[in-house]
Amino acid sequence: MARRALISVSDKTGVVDFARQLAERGWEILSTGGTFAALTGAGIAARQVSDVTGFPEMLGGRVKTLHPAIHGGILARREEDHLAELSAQGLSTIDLVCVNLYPFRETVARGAPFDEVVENIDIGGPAMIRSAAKNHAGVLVLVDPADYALALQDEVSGADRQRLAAKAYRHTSEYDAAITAYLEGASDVLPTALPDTLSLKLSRVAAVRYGENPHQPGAVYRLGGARGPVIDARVVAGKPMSFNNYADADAAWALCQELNVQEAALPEHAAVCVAVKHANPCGVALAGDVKTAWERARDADTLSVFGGVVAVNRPVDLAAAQAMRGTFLEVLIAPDVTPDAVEWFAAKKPDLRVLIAGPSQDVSVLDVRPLTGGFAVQEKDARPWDDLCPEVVTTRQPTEQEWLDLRFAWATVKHARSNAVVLARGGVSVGLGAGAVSRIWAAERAVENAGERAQGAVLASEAFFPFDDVVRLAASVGVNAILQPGGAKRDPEVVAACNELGLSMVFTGSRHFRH
Ligand code: 93A
Repeated sequence: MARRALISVSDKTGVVDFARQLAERGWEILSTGGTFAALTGAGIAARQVSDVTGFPEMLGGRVKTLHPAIHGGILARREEDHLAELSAQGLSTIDLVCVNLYPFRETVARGAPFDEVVENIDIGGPAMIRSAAKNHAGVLVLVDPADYALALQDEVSGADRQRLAAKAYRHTSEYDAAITAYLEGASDVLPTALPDTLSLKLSRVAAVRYGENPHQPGAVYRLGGARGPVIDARVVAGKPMSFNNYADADAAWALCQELNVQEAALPEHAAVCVAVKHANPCGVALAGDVKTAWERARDADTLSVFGGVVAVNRPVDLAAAQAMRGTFLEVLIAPDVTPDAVEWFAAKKPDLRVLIAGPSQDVSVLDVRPLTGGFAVQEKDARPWDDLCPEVVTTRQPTEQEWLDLRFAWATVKHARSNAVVLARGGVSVGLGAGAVSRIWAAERAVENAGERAQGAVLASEAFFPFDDVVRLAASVGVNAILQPGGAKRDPEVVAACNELGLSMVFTGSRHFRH
């Protein structure tokens, strides 16, 4: 029997082409009203969902796909009992769900009245996405035109199916977060455009002895009803938090979480340790356990970690705690710390602030930079590795290990101040140059920091290369592969230098300035 795809999209970008290719490969296509019109208008054979459910679209479109013929077809496990149950009801499986949602944020952004905004809360779309993502072993779920090509392959691997499912849940959870924020009256829900006025409600959550320096008064505030890993952390040992501790712990946790999400699939990358100094990462490492991750992060730059702030993604046990003996640290933040480790810290490192991270809840999507007399406001730079389409632009291809290191280096460099260059090898940041006013200086710092460890390392730069100087420096110390956004005027020269020197270069097409 033909495989069946359900296509129901508000944003119809690329969908006609995609559906045509599915049809050519023998898929049967089901679709909702507007999508059906677009597909059949382009000469593609499709069936209306209402044809399958036996119900017309109702209530002005509020009920189109909310029917057992649809959700049964998506949710049935591809096993005998479920399939028999389906066929007893005269139903068939749906093997691909391609949905994007009513443009809720865009409707808010153009200042539409309340009723119209509410009408743009999609119910059936998220339900199908969530059903398909739950049953991703048997169903491909597509929420982004960028993934259409993947779905056209003959075989889609289990790992890719799971990645698509995770992306789907991210999509619906961000959608729900935008609805929640809108209904709560927050004005910061708009990813496509920012509003004319922003009303921020700040309430003080902590007093600190002083600000960045002793002559500056300071305090910590909560934004609206949001909760955060650091402002809501439980301090289980050590001195009270300072202003700089808050800032650095937040920076360390952010990178640690990004790596936690990105690297979770590999057991040897299960533990992440990030050491931060003055808001910049100074040692970042992956390992199979927290103790080893800490040791690697510390050894990445034994000088800078002194007085640093450390975040880890797994509970800290006594062995990991004891491995921190001998290094002066300001803050340690972790999802949990075992009681014997807390006791050990309290006895042996009484100044170290030991934090159990709080939840990230209802957090703003906005990033605010103070200006004299106001603020510059932007959406947060939240683009994950999985949203990139990295392109190898050299003759040499990165090895499998180099790809792992490039991905790791990219997350790390994203969390460093521009200009930033990171050298990484074997899941460790062996050299970091951050906050430099020229790119070559950042690269020189990273190379110097790495020393002999640059041999066989990869290099990531958060923005493009204006010249080929970084490539030549990298090659001279034995770097094998470079990752950067690309897009500079002299890209051809930069790529030619890589080819001449036998390096791989990958363009991400996306930069991560962090000034
Ligand atoms: O109003 S809904 O929440 N009720 C539904 O049952 C339903 N099913 C699909 N919206 C629903 N959809 C959404 O319709 C999809 O998420 C998609 O955004 C849109 C596509 O409609 P059309 O094909 O008519 O343009």
